[in-house]
Amino acid sequence: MERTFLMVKPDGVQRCLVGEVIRRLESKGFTLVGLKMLGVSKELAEAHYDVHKERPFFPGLIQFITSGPVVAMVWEGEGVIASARKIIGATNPLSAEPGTIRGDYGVTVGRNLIHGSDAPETAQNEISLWFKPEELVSWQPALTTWLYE
Ligand code: DAT
Ligand code: MG
Repeated sequence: MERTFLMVKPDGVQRCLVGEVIRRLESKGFTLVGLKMLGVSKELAEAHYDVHKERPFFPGLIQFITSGPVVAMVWEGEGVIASARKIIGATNPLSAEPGTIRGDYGVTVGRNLIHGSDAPETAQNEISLWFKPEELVSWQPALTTWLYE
């Protein structure tokens, strides 16, 4: 079963949207298999956003991600990587569709509330960067037969 890494960023935590994010993913039918709140070190932030290290917004992005606690999560389900990206919405919240998390709650790209892995390879890398194997719980939700044929 596919897994993805999601993170409620410091703005999402401060704006009390952790429950709302979890509710949307749970209601869709995805399974939470890892969850923790943490303060992010500069090293972890830079490793996570390594692909953007040459971009002009990189220093501000690292400053922002390390500015307060985040909630890191791993979610499981069929097609969860692409589906979570749809639930999250476009990077710029003003372009994100209403009904998406960024479309409903965000205004600027530098405060877009939540991160989601963009592909199977990045999902694997991000999960192992943020979570130890023993922090992830494999379990069988009772609803599985009502979600999958
Ligand atoms: P996404 O988070 O949708 O995968 P991304 O990988 O292109 O978007 O960029 C990572 C984060 O960097 C993004 O969530 C917010 C920030 N960011 C991206 N483009 C930016 C820009 N032009 N100005 C400021 N921050 C930006
Ligand atoms: Mg990205």
